[in-house]
Amino acid sequence: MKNDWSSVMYVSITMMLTLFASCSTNQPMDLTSESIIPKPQVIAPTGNSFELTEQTTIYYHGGSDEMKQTAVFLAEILRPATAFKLDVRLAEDKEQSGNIYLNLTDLDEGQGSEGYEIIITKETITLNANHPEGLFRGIQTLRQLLPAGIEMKKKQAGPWLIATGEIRDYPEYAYRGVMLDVSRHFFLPEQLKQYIDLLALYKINILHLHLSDDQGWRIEIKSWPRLTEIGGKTEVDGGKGGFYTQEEYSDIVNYAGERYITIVPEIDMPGHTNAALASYAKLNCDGKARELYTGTEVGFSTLCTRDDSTYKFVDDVIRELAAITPGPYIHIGGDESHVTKKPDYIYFINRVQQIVEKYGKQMIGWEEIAQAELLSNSIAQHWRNSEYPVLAVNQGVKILMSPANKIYLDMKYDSTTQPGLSWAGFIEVDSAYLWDPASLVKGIGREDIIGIEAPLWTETITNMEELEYMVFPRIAGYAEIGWVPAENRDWNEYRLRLGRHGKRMDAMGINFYRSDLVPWIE
Ligand code: TNX
Repeated sequence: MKNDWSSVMYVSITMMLTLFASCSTNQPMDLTSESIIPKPQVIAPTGNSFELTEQTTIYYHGGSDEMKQTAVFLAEILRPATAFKLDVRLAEDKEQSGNIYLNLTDLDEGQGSEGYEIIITKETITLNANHPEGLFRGIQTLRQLLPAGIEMKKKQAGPWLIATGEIRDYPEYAYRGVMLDVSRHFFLPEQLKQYIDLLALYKINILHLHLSDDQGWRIEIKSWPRLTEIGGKTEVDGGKGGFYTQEEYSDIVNYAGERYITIVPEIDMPGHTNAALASYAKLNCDGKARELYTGTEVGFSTLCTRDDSTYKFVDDVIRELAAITPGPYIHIGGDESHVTKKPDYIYFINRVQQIVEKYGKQMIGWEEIAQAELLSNSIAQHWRNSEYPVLAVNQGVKILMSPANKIYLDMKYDSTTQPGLSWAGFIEVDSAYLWDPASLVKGIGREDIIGIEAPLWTETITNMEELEYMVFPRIAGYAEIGWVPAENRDWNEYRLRLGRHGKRMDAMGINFYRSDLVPWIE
């Protein structure tokens, strides 16, 4: 665009031409009035529209399987609601009208592997990124440029118009995660996949699974089979529990990976270990197996930290877990070990950190691990106390931000919310959005923070309906905090965008909390 006046002229002339061209379904549309969450960094509208039709072909450049997979993913997303069987093809040199093009190009520095740009004209849509991951993130934006009906599972009436213009986008934080506690209540592989599909739309890139706790051990460890045979059979309030075989787990990891979501497995130690202590007597200092536990108290269990055989156990568990973990991280818990003496706790974390390193992984632990001597690539997850993260930063360690009073998905919205807890306070949709990770804890700045994570502890959450109610719509705000720099976020603007996004959550069949603070558009 040369100057403002010529762009106004250009837009108005294009609009007029479009209005007169009655044979075309292109219509004047404004890209800036679309409700995209998280909000893209740069949006430049050109005032017209592209129509997705049965004839649209999705072309990908470069013959890699990953590129093809990305293109197929897009075709499949668009299929149920449009009933179009869009062709997916390797691109020829010349672009042709009506099509979508996916390219790998050299975008500006700073766009990284998740950055992307979308160029939409009346004739074509072009997505550019440095990496297929960026194309995948861009596809999530493209989905949100189509009418909400695109998310319906049955055929909807068109036309399928997309506003023209350009979008350039990349994330603020590299780590944008959620955590699900599958120990207090077990969730089936199919349910995890359903959740992963919902998370992908918001460009979430990490799913941390809390795989063990006092109430249940959820991952098969072949060298210690009783962990799941005994420790896997309980959950809070006496349900039947369950666990993932290593095969099922790998299938979940792959499913997430196809959506560019990394699974971070957590084995919580040395506290929160009653399920393991009930499965193997020798893990207890007194050599006596504990009773299985289905209550919700915390802080009463501990591994026997000064016994060498404990480290044989930890080594086997981490070795087997690392072998089925393509991602860089293993989470070792480390929270609320109230019955472990402090020197024993420190000794334990130091030894476990060495084991994680030996198997080629980076250790993440809840903030209490900052009391130990951390390697500089270990990560401390802040949740409650502000001294621990400062201790960690002083050791050169990066912080993952999960402040309970802002981002715990198990906290009620208000006093009437069912289910949920409230020990960290109520978290309404505005409070969930109105904070900046980089200015929350004194002594911790932007450069110390790897990203944010929203945990859902499941003492009171028993099924997908309850999960969705606690997660949505707060997760949309967390996704935005992770993706968009603080200076580009504004609650008053966001609540309107979220209000328009409600239709899309409805179309996706999500059971979300309709906060009174948001003007939902039906
Ligand atoms: C504290 S947060 C815990 C969990 C509970 C949660 C309930 C953290 C590291 N530990 O064991 O499930 O509160 O909100």
